[in-house]
Amino acid sequence: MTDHKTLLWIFLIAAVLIAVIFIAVYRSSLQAAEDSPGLENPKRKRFFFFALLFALLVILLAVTLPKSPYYMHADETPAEVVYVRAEQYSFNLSRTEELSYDDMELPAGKVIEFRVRSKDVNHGFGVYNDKYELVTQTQAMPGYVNRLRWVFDEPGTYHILCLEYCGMSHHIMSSSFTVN
Ligand SMILES: [Cu+2]
Repeated sequence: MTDHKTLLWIFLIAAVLIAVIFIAVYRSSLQAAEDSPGLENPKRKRFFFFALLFALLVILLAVTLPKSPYYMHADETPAEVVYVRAEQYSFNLSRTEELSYDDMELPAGKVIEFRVRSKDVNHGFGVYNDKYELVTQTQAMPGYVNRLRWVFDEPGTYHILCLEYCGMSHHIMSSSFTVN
């Protein structure tokens, strides 16, 4: 996906930039005298560098935190609620809290709420599209119900794979549902 490549490039360029800035600051602070004025003073330079870094981090957090999936569709009423029970080594998807062995079909373009729990150990509930690209995910934990709200824009078959190593047969732990 192009989006992923763009993000990877942004990350790589940012990482190189940060490395270059660190090296430049380190090298210049070695040469400067301790009592030199203004930004020639390595202590002052270091202070401004970390102050700038801190401000950048605060801005980044302020921009990205509201986009966190935990707040997604929080004010909306879900069109469908799907109860997910993970256990070694399967997922069960049901419209009630009881187990169900019917095929799960969900509507596209509507808010779906998954209530994910585990019968035994920690599992990962990873939802992938038909190209096996991760779409959304949450943890399946014993003793907790994790709610995951998502809108599937694309109709098709979605796969569920366990995202946390949970035992010998972790790799066979999968399921699927249809969106139309
Ligand atoms: Cu697993």
